[in-house]
Amino acid sequence: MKKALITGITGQDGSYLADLLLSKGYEVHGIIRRASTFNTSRIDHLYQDPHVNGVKLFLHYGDLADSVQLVKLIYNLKPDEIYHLGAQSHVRVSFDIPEYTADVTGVASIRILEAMREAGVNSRFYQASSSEMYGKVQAVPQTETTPFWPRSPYGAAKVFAYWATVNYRESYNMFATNGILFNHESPRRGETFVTRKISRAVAAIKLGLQKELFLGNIDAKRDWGYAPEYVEAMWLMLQQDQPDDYVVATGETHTVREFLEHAFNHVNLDWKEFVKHDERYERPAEVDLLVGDPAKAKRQLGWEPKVKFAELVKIMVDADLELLKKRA
Ligand code: NDP
Ligand code: GDR
Repeated sequence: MKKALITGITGQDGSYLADLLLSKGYEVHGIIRRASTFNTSRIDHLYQDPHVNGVKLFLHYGDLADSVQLVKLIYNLKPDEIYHLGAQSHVRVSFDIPEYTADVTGVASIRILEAMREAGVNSRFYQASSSEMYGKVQAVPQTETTPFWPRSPYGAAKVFAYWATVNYRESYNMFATNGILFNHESPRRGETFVTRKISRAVAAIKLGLQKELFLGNIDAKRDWGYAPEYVEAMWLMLQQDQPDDYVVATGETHTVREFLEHAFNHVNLDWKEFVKHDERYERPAEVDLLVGDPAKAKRQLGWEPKVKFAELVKIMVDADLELLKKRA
């Protein structure tokens, strides 16, 4: 039985990856942060009573800022695969807490890679790299060889972690892989990212629970895919003979405005009647256009996106309508 360690298991991707690995028979270990309120809602459906035999999911307290615990966990568990998904992952927030973001989103990758060396374990390592590294894009579409030009503390931290991963691979012959994932969304997406903010608002407005939606720049273009498919790509990357770096994207780009149109149309409403501008949601520097070329992932991993933009919007709006109806 293979053993995996996931940082960020309580997040959108960590929870889908835990679903996937458990379904493949893995023993899954996740690092969670101590919080004063419960923060495991995305993985509660996977919870198993630790007092019974055959448990496959184990949660450990830890923090990406705490090297000692990372070394201890990696030494004690000796995982076959480490999926490093934990991060301060909000781009706008990274302008408010840049130093913290640099530490947790950037330096933490070095902490884990060093922990693997210190502990003398030979795990395969996945780094959650991001299309935000392309920032002010130098080519369209973006590929594995497009130069980076990050436009936020978050993007800069991810570039650091990307190169640390490449460097450890080259220096120490480690199986260290970057997945350069473009935006991917789902009903489990954090509520402050734009797609989920819109799908929740559409559901609430449709049910008469909300009147307005405040947004920042709605002209930005993103390549939005479906998160459960993207965690499959992560797993595939760690099953290859050699470590490498891969773009994971749909190859389509759409504006936030188009997301609004599709989401409101789906419930027969006109977005222009409800959406207002609030400059607080704008960023000091914006990433205007992202669109990835997933050809290498298709060629080498056999991975292809199935859920495209219009279906994704429907999945998210329908899920939020269900959620609100259940709560009501
Ligand atoms: P989320 O924000 O949903 O999840 C982030 C996870 O990191 C949460 O489990 C969070 O814990 C954990 N975390 C944050 N800070 C710390 C810390 N100091 N110590 C330990 N754990 C911490 O992100 P996603 O699931 O969407 O993304 C997963 C990864 O992929 C991230 O690294 C993100 O930057 C990257 N990425 C995401 C993309 C996307 O479109 N979703 C695209 C490209 C890259 P808690 O629940 O307690 O907050
Ligand atoms: P992004 O996602 O910054 O691409 O990072 P986000 O959904 O936050 O923003 C997408 C675009 O929408 C514009 N926007 C708004 N964004 C938010 N959050 N709130 C608003 O009110 C709003 N109005 C307009 C933004 O300016 C932006 O152009 C996500 C994260 O998951 C990262 O961790 C990941 O690395 C990248 O995707 C790929």
